[in-house]
Amino acid sequence: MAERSSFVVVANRLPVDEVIVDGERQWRPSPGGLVTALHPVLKEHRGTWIGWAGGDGEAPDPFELEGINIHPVPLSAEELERYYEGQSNATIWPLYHDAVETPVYKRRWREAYRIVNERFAKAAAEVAEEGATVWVQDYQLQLVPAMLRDMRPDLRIGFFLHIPFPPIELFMQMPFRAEILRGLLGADLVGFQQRLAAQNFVRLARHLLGLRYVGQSIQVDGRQVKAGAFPISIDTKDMERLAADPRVQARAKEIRAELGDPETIILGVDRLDYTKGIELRLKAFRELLSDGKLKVPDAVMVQVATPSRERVEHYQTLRVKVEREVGRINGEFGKVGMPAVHYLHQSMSKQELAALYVAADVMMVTPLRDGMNLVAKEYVACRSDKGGALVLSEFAGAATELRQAFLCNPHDPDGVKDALLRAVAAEPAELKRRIRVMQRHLRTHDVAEWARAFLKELGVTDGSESLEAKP
Ligand code: GDG
Repeated sequence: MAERSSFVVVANRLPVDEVIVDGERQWRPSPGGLVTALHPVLKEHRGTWIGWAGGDGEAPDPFELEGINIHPVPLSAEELERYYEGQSNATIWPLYHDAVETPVYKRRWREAYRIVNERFAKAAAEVAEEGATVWVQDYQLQLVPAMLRDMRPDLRIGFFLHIPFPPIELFMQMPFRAEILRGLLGADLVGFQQRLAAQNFVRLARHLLGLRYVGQSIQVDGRQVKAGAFPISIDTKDMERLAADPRVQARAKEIRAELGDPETIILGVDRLDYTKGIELRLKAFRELLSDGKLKVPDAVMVQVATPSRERVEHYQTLRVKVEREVGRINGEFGKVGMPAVHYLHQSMSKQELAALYVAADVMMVTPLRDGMNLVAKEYVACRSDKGGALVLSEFAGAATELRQAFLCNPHDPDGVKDALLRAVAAEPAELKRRIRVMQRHLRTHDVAEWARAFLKELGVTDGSESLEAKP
């Protein structure tokens, strides 16, 4: 029987990685913004995190790690394919991102999604104490709040969606749309990255289920469901500390030298995902080289594309397209030993990523649609007060906060080229001014503040408790 908790987080993935030490399986915490933000609350309440540990088949037994109860939920190989790669990543992900790729609808994926959501809900019902708080995360688990409320009406349930929530016209495509909406409405508070997303949700509840919005809440079966915007952020202090580390600074210099000490290093860092606008960014760079407005080796681009969802077809097609474009640019504009684009389809350490941020003169974040985009915030936090330019898509949630970025419409190639050129040409004093304003914002709006605001609205804390990120 698993230990019971008064605070439970339910997320698709557990915040742990498996490592084999001397032939034995061990777990170590996987670094990530969410776990950093939630660690203090989880620790204070001897909280439990429910999620999938990776791999298929039987789940490991629950265990404790750094004061948190870890409660693994199993997924079979078939469920991974249907619930995770299928319904989550080939149906919901594209639909919620403005259908920039065509969503695929399959009955058997929906069925698996239901079954897996029920398994997560049952696990939460088992470990939550009487009157506990359960915080469900993200698009893979949208049915969990209602399922859990049915099983345990005594619980306080929060839900946070990390990705955009689409307008009614798009959401209405989804075959089991009412079930998803009812699933989310099982929560007491549904949090989104953006105000517009929260508005989409409230409107949808009226349109699809005829639910009224009174006194800032949706009225559902005599209950009140709040919806609001809670823009997520990074552990700003930690990122600043990392960027200031002498080893990271030295590595940044080394990277510049390895790239041939160009005048301008343009950087992209993304999961290899079609929502991130990697192709359009490469195309903008190619056209500027072709127009003679940028020249190799004065300007070079580094694109880190972390492998992601490699078994999903959309992602396989994207990889081919991106790699073809990189090949084309290097073929046309590279020289021996001097490629125009340095393309890295690999995962890097956080230190190496920070060194790249420190080394880059221009950071390009050009998603077609993105809930927030933490890369943009990380770049800003890493710059100390050196300046550096952020080219940022208006379609990233981060654009609402980072107004001093060079904002662009990623659907307009000329607009992207123009923003990139303005960023390259900007005076150092202007860049410093822009970066400083954004850094100030991130110091007060970090990930701990995000968690504090959400939990305060949910009524868990009064907002005064320290949710400082652990050192
Ligand atoms: C979803 C939403 C929302 C990337 N490559 C490596 C690596 N990363 C890290 C980055 C950053 C994170 O992964 C990516 O976060 P993003 O926010 O950019 O994007 P998604 O993965 O799509 O996240 C998004 C987010 O949820 C949070 O709510 O902002 O809108 O789509 O932290 O640094 N980290 C390491 N090696 C890599 O190669 N260590």
